[in-house]
Amino acid sequence: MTETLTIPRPDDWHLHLRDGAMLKAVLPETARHFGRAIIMPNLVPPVVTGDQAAAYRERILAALPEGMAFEPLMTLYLTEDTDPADVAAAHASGLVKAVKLYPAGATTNSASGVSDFNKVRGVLEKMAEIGLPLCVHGEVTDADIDIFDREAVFIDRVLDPIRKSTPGLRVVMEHITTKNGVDYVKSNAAGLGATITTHHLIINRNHILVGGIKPHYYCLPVAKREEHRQALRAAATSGDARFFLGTDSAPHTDPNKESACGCAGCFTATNTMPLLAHVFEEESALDKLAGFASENGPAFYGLPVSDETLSLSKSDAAVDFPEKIETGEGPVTVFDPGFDVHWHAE
Ligand code: OTD
Ligand code: ZN
Ligand code: ZN
Repeated sequence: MTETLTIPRPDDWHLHLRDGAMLKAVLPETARHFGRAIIMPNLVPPVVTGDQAAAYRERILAALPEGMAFEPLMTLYLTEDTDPADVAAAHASGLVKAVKLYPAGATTNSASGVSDFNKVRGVLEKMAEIGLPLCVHGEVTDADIDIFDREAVFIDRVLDPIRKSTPGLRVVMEHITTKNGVDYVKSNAAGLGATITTHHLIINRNHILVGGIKPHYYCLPVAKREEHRQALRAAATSGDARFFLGTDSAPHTDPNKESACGCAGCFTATNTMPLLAHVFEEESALDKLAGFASENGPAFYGLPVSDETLSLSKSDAAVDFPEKIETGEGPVTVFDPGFDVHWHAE
């Protein structure tokens, strides 16, 4: 028996595509199912200026296989030296859809991020004025704050003060991992949204640590306790338009993950849509999947919902996904949910 669900073609509101050989290998994994994605700017060196974003966009389009359609939505990496006028020009030309705030040192390639938030005040005020959203990696980096508490502390110490001092600034809390993040979004009225990853709907911290360390489940922000995963599932499947999909699919080669100091990131581009269908079915919320993956994100960003569709079908037999994809830089392991998946996307 086959069950089918058709939704508007989804978008990924938080994606890492990298560059060079890795870009070429991972881009088709996203473009197969997704129409657009917000492209993270944490390259080495980061994408800081409008010119750099335009050049990166060209490299992405050049890496797209013949016959595939995909629209990269570019972002700028906010530094303490970012020029408000450059940001405004990149937005006015239609090139840039968001600016990304990384607290310095919070995650992969975030060394050029912000340490002194007073130094970016001018940029944030300009963004509020022109309606350009700020995407936020919401974790403090203080050595004395436990890694499992860094998101909750960031909300109180950094995010709430920034939002109060910059009225009108539209903010996306990226990849929320806690009930605190869910509650903060819900307690605020306008101009605040949050992305949720596929993997944070599936794993909690036990998956990383019980029965041996699982480097392919290690990402930042690190997965939290089960009660937080449950809060994320409730938010994603609630139909509340402030929550939308951002996979944070972040490829690293196996040698870089399976190491004494393994890189953070889960690579979920390949199987995200089938996994989401599985999760939403478990939550008796298949009717909410279109909102989460295809409608709420465009609404936040002021873009049209796709007029194309994606069909998901469920079969009795479990579906086989590739365990790894090959890239010019080495193999990248595809996220393994740890259960059989019966959904297939086309
Ligand atoms: N988290 N890995 C990466 C980025 C994200 O915080 C993030 O956005 C990465 O590898 O770029 C990760 O675990
Ligand atoms: Zn992040
Ligand atoms: Zn990310």
